[in-house]
Amino acid sequence: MTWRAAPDDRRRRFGGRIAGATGLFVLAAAMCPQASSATPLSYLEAHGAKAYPINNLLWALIAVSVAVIVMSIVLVLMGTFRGRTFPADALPGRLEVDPVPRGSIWIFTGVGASTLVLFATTVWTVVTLAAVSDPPGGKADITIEITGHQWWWEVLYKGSHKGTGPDQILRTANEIHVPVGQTVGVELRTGDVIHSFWVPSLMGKTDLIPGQINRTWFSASNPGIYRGQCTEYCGRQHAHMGLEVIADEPQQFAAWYEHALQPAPAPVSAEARADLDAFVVRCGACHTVAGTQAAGILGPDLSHLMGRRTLAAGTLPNSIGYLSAWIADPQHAKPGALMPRLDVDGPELTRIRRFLLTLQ
Ligand code: HEC
Ligand SMILES: [Cu+2]
Repeated sequence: MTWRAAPDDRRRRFGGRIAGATGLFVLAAAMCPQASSATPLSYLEAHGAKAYPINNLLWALIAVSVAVIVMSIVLVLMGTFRGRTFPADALPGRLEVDPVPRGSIWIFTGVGASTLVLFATTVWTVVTLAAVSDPPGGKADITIEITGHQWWWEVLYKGSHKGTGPDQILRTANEIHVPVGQTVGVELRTGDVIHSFWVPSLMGKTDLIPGQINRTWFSASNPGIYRGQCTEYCGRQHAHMGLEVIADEPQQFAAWYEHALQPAPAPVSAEARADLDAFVVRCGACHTVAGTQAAGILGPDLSHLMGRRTLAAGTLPNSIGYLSAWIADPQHAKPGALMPRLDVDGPELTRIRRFLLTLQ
């Protein structure tokens, strides 16, 4: 009957399409490691001494998982298509049990093989964790303290190549410049709830726990921008708690550091003075700008805001348009963020923005 052939046919074509789509997906996934700008949070590629051993383990575990799935599928298909025929009179009643335990060998082999593989991967995992727990040589080249806040990252450099005196201590937010090839020790604290610090191409995750300091480290082997993210749910804007590690050549990093230590330029005109005053009055209770009376600590340090690539922990690009929108209504871009809508009017917004634009 023809009405039967049609659905069968369609099913076959549908099956072909699924196979095609799966093939494309696998191909796309295989190409992902190269497309790092399209997948900024990629843990499939490694760019530092801490990331390499973790990455090797990851790929090995992926290979084992894929092998197990392929083997299971092959065995199920073999069982399905080899089939077994029974004499018609044995059905539908009872079947005679085969006295020779030919099936058991499969069970012993399967359990034995998975136990061995699980044991091997456990040992490898423990060895990897031990290998990356301390920086090479046991000591980091520079140390930074990172404090998690709902929903941004405070970054404190505890010194530079010039020493650890108070004049070398640097505070910034959400963007972590580091010198390529040097190990960066990280001390993690939190100002409120539990967060987790993760820069997938450079290191694994480490939690930020109230009342204690957790230590970790990383290094970047290539110059570039590495995206990071809070990975412990910490409230409404958890997904908008991103960060960037920017790995510069050492002399470039030194120049950045030197510049970042400079206070804001003193106002040179009456207009600039008024701009600064507007900022201090409206924003200074929560934000610090070095060299001014603005010394608040509830929000990110804005001393060199214009040097940053993003606003509000990786949520918006740092352009004049987004900056104006953020000042006018931070709750629009990041509902629930701890910077309230301040109802700054047009002329005041212009003054404050003009001041912020001087913070190179
Ligand atoms: C009640 C405290 C408070 C006040 C007042 C306040 N802010 Fe904020 N501000 C914050 C907090 C908290 C954040 C971090 C928000 C986030 O990313 O979740 C922030 C973030 C920002 C950022 C983004 C900084 C970055 O590194 O990404 C800018 C820019 C900013 N504020 C500008 C201003 C300006 C300009 C004013 C005055 C008109 C102002 N703020 C007033 C608390 C405040
Ligand atoms: Cu979080």
